[in-house]
Amino acid sequence: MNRIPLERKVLSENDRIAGDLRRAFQAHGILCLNFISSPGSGKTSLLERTLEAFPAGTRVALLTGDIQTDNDARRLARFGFPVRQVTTAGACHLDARMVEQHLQEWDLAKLDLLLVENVGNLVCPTSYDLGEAAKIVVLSVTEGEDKPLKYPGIFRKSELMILNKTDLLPYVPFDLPAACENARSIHPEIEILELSCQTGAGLDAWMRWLRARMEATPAGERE
Ligand SMILES: Nc1nc2c(ncn2[C@@H]2O[C@H](COP(=O)(O)OP(=O)(O)O)[C@@H](O)[C@H]2O)c(=O)[nH]1
Ligand SMILES: [Mg+2]
Repeated sequence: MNRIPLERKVLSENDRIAGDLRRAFQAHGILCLNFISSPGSGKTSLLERTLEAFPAGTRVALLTGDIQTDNDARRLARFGFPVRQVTTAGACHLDARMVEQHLQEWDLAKLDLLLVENVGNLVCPTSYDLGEAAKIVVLSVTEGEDKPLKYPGIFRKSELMILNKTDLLPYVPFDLPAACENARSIHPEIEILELSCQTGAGLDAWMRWLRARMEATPAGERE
């Protein structure tokens, strides 16, 4: 089999499992969000700040993907919510089967929110549906305002773009209006939130977005 039909077969098998996951999330009233960015844009930092803001007892769990280490899972586990590391052993993205396997030990009826940190990469994770309700792309101001144009796939598929590290704007030649314009030229309806995980600026707006998205998720069979 040559490469293209094989890739198509892999993706259609992935879509089948992602469909099962999506139905399971809907049945249990779980909001699943898939965070995608280049390495170092601040996915784990954003998740740390998010967990910090949640009251104890919030029914949230996290999966965090990495090629090699469990560093991110250790960072996230400090907040007391369930976290599992998905180590991909070289793969540059999470796929639906990995998510399915890592969810097996959790009772979905006890969750309202599942946050998935994908492997740091703006290309490969774009093609793999994980059954999420939305993809969120994190772009940091040190990466350049042209990235939505260079990696259009992920900006087209993301419901929200988080523009992180705004505390560094005085020190880098990043054209913020151009970055937003570039993202909207690819995906006119994309929502954009500017924030800094370092100073906390913009985190309130992010938490409001997240709570509104959770409240809009139909309840399903919750315990
Ligand atoms: N100045 C600044 N640094 C940040 C911010 N968010 C994350 N970082 C730093 O960026 C680096 C990568 O962050 P991390 O959350 O590990 O990124 P990930 O690879 O996308 O998960 C770390 O050294 C963070 O402390 C921010 O808003 N401002
Ligand atoms: Mg990380």
